[in-house]
Amino acid sequence: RKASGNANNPNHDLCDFLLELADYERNVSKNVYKYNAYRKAAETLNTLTERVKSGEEAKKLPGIGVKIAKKIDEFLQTGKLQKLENIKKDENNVAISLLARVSGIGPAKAKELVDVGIKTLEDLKKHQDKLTHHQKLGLKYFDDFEKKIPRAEIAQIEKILKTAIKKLNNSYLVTICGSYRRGKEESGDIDVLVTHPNYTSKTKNEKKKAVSLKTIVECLEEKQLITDTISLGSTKFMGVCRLSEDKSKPYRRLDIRLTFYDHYYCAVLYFTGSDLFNKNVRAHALEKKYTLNEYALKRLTVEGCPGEPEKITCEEDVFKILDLPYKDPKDRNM
Ligand code: DCP
Ligand code: MG
Ligand code: MN
Repeated sequence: RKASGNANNPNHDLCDFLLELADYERNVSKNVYKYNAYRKAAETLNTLTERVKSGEEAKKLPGIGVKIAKKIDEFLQTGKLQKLENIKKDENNVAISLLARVSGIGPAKAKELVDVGIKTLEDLKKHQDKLTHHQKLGLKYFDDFEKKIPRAEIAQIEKILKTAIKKLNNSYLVTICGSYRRGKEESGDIDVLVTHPNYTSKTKNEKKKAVSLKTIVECLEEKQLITDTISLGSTKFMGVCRLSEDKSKPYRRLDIRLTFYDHYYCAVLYFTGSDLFNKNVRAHALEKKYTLNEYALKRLTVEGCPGEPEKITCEEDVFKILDLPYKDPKDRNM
């Protein structure tokens, strides 16, 4: 089960129960606020090198308040959490959590399925007519998609990707973002960003056609790296890949986004994350009267309307304009 993703983390059991609570809040209670709070606490514990001794001690850490500290104490003293035990007594809760782990099935769909009596992966296999193409692939690759991707494997995939794409056109820029760029030893999926200097928000349509995500995807299919397509639009590919030289390797989730050159570094910043880090930067931007998204950084007028995009030629530009000290990707894990 995908959890803290760091087996030698001295607090991995604490991280696991916090992430289980987070899952429950997202999938069953639909409380995004609590979901984020549990995730932040787990992320904090995930970065420690020492075992937490008590809730009191944990409370001094960022993102851990009285309530979570109490739960940590209960877990340290009893080895379990009554709240979690109670949640698990309801088999529908367990079923919703399970189905929501299938790629493409969200909490609402999971509940819908459980309401009509579909509660296991076996049930799902028998009712594939109720699933979208994405959800069918999620079910097919359920076990593989739960496995974390070791850094070394992403590095291999990166090499193949970059070589293939640059062969199409040497001016393509390719960055693998997500947790990989933040230096994590393991990732849940592979997030690729691609741009080309001739592909900007100002480029005329005829010229844009020379740069094509479809061509990139077809090329990677030919190289037998991409094995399935979940969806393919003009700027976003969602799919599945596997290192072809080793058929024992799991299938992996791969996302590729084609972005305009002038949006590239805002996109790199956004897709590098973490999502909690992004939230903090966006909140800081608003305080500085700017609005930041995956496309652009814009100054807000007195009326609060976004103005023209700032010229961004690297990630550092964003930090500079927002008066933030530059943070290396490896320091953006929360
Ligand atoms: N992102 C975000 N807010 C979201 C979802 C994503 O800001 N709600 C951004 C930050 C993420 C990046 O997109 O780091 C990639 O999303 P992933 O879900 O792939 O997350 P990670 O790559 O960080 O982690 P994982 O190893 O689980 O893939
Ligand atoms: Mg990712
Ligand atoms: Mn992703």
